[in-house]
Amino acid sequence: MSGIDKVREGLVNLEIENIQPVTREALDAGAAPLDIALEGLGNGMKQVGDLFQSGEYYLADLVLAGETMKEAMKMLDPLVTGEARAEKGPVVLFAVKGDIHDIGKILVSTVLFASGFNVKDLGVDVTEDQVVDAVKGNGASLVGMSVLLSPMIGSLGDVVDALKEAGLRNSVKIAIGGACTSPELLEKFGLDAMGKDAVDAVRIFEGWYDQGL
Ligand code: B1M
Repeated sequence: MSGIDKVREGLVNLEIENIQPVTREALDAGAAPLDIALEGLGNGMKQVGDLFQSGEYYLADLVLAGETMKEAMKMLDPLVTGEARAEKGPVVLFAVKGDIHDIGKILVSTVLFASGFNVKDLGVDVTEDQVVDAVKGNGASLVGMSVLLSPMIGSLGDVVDALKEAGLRNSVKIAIGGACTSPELLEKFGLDAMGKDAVDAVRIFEGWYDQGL
């Protein structure tokens, strides 16, 4: 089994005590930190989601999976982002109002940062007013919203409305992503792009950066 597979398995088995040692083992065996994060941890969380859906894992297991992932990221994050210069952006990134899922957003943030973006991560359960303040305060023209809960999809529209009201909508590009997003939401809320994963998010923001944003 490869080092990355061992990390994935450690996460799926919720081995919080052992996740840093197996992550170290994978690094020592030559695995790239970003590959461990995306293939090991990202895919591991997806497997955990499937186990929850099939009734094998409970909510407490999901919480532990999130903590286990964050333990591994403590080691990987400085390695992934260490050389990065944060020259592009800023990108205002957050999970929408009512949504506290942050694993995917953390991966997006890490990969954007590693690609040279200055990421202003506002965290989770972020209100439209906080977004407007962050866009204004940072002079940002790039915004990324993460949403995993279907009942919170309306929060996307609240952000768009608040940006319009503040006279900022025409000066920002907005990307969305997360398990419950679909291309139909772009038209519904007047959004600009949807990313299916962290690498896709980078592709979108790089494209806008290349256009001078
Ligand atoms: Co929750 N949860 N959860 N949960 N949880 C889901 C999302 C769910 C699909 C599980 C299920 O029922 N099958 C379901 C939502 C159903 C729906 O509405 N469609 C659900 C539910 C219902 C809930 C609660 C309501 C449960 C309850 O309390 N009864 C509750 C809600 C809390 C709240 O937010 N208010 C809840 C709570 C939790 C935990 C706290 C226990 C935990 C979160 C821990 C944490 O994040 N720190 C949790 C988890 C772990 C999940 C699942 C199992 C896994 C999510 C995850 O981390 N995936 C999830 C099931 C699933 O998604 N299949 C589920 C791995 C991650 C790498 O992928 O987040 O999709 P993802 O991110 C990807 C891409 O989507 C994309 O890139 C990322 C990296 O590749 N991406 C972007 C994400 N954001 C992007 C932004 C971009 C671009 C790409 O541009 C800006």
